[in-house]
Amino acid sequence: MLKAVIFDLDGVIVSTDIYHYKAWQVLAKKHGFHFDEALNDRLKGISRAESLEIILEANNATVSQRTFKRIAAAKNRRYRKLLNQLTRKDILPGVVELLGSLKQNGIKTAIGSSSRNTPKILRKLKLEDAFDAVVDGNASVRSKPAPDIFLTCADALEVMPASCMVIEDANAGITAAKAAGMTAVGVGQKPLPQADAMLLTLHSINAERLKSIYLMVKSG
Ligand code: B16
Ligand code: MG
Repeated sequence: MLKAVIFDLDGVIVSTDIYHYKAWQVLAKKHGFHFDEALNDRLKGISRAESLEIILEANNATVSQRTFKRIAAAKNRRYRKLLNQLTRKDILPGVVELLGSLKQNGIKTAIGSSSRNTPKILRKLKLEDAFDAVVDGNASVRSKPAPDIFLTCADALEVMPASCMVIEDANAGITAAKAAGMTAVGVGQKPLPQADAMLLTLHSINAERLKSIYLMVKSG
């Protein structure tokens, strides 16, 4: 039985990916690194430090530990400045209605995000009290694609991983959900080949629909 739905944050609840892109772009330009949308796509769901490692590797570049920390911190400052413009209107279509429907059906909810800025984003969206649990990049666990963030959500919600569904927009998150033994539903237009099911958006999606997807996946 479906007992909990774990939502990724960036790309599922709100689209701050464009802010990540803009912030990395400025830093890449400053340091003479090549950076484009395809490279940015590889950073989705991946932690800040691992994102910078990917950018450096793609550019065949190495930097000192001090410079690495400086670049990551400068990127985060830019990103956080961009986050200041977020309002409740930025919550993606269908999210608030879906949360209400899950609550009515007694299905628990959580956020499982790689972002260390999750508390700020939820505050800006006025969603800080909307979930039964929040596990993010500040937790001392391995980041996606490791299953740790989602397993910590299941622990906090006191449900078995097999009774959880994860909604994700990125390959790293789908891999993490599958590794956690959870049903992985991809959302968005980009194909996520490992996902158990795909939804274009969360608009008009309710608890009944998620329950039927869960049953369909479980029955193979
Ligand atoms: P921060 P998610 C992820 O959020 C983003 O998709 C990813 O692009 C970002 O690098 C990561 O958070 C870390 O974010 O720099 O704010 O700690 O999709 O897991 O909600
Ligand atoms: Mg995401």
